Amino acid sequence: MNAKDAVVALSGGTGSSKFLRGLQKVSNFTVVANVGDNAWFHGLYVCPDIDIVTYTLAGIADSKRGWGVRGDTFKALGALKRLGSKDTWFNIGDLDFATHVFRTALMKEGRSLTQVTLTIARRLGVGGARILPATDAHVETHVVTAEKGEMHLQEFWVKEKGRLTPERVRYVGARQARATNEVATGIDKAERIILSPANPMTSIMPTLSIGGFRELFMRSKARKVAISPMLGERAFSGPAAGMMAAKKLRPTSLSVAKLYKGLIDVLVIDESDRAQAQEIERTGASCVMTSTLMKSGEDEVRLAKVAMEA
Ligand code: FO1
Repeated sequence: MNAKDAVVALSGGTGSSKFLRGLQKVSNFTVVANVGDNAWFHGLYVCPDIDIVTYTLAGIADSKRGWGVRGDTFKALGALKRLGSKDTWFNIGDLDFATHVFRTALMKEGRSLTQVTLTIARRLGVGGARILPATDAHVETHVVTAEKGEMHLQEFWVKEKGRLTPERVRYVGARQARATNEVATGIDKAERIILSPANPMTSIMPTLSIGGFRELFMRSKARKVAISPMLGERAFSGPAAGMMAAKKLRPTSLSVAKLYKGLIDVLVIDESDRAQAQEIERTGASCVMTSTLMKSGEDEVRLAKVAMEA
């Protein structure tokens, strides 16, 4: 197995975590997790992408739902509803609450998000992977909608059920934020950097928008491989299609190649999108075709192997 710092994977949430579960069987690695969907609920710091990756790699995620802990109950949320809390549209389970209480308490004692994330992963039994938040600063992905103006991504996706028309995506606080030393060293030392199959607009771009991150990424001599989350004109999961439309991009692998232009050496796309390969290669990245759908554990491992060999 490789050392954890030889392979670095940039991640988002649901799609990424399935891919990373496959990668866990193939290699050790470091995850640079998106922090743009972090938010405060009930006075607690909630980090959905860090948590889904942690729960998945610890083997306790509710993979069917794509977030939270398997078998969780929602009694605390019910109690908060009875008390009249306004934030109960975001369904935090009881076991999940424990993570947020623990994280927030340690951060209030002065521990960084990086330190707390490493502690939680260790205590939950994550093996073979080091999970790092992209930055210790607070960055928020906001969606500007035609109907209701600007809001946090969680409000757009969960409260409004992704039904509003996104006009623009903003990464609030990203420019002033800096990658942590752990992330900077990780990117610098990596032999291979993988952009997980994640929504480019809400999972990868928030990280690439962090002050100095793009330069850090470009400077790294690692081989850079991205896996497209698109299949035809749909995304595996989440709001990718609508978000890309907001950028006047059709939700295709070709658009993903355009968004990552100059950043990646290889784009892995689904074989059903073979017709886009030539145009993708014109953006400067070579194209590898395989089945990118992850319906089983074998699919996850197979895709991980392709990303390691591309
Ligand atoms: N997604 C939902 O669609 N509905 C929810 O109620 C919800 C609650 C939730 C609680 C904790 C958590 O870590 C994630 C949660 N998610 C929920 C997922 C989350 O909104 C997004 O899918 C990710 O942020 C995107 O990566």
